[in-house]
Amino acid sequence: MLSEKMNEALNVQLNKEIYSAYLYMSMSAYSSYIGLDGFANWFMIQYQEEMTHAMKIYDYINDHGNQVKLMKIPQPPTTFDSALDMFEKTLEHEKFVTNSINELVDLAIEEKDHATYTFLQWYVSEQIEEESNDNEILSKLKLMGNDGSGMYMLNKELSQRVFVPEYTSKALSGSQNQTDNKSQ
Ligand code: OFO
Repeated sequence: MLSEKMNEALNVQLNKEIYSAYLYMSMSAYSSYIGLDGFANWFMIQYQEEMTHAMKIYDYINDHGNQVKLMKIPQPPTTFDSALDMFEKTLEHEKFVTNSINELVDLAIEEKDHATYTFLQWYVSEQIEEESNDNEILSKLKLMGNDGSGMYMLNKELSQRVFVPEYTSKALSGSQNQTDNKSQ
């Protein structure tokens, strides 16, 4: 069992991951609307990745016999000034998530919760990768400025991104039911 405080904190993080998914889905929708299909693809894959981050926490809470409590998801912004604006907001949001993960790690240390500390290391590494990816795209956007051909090339590059799941949720794959059936 997780402590009540840790369970609460993980549920809050689960909500943040779902908000992240929602935010990137909104950016994907806006990219499609302004004709940047490559950007739309990149953000939609980011949406899928965020949902796996959320489901990983969902499974972890379940596995400990604690309760997953879903919360209200805030509305994300629906319009953006430009592709640059979207990536500036993406990086800003990821920095916020990194801080949030670091606070969870601090809590795990404080509570001597070694299992959760180990579990969170995956998120610590993931955040380094996410911020680095965002910084890379942001640098390209800043470098190209108003150069239309640069934007054309970057849009093409981002259209190549594919979703490679790093985690498959037990709850989604049905293996949770198989375990439940076995115990009946
Ligand atoms: Fe973007 O890494 Fe989860 O939130």
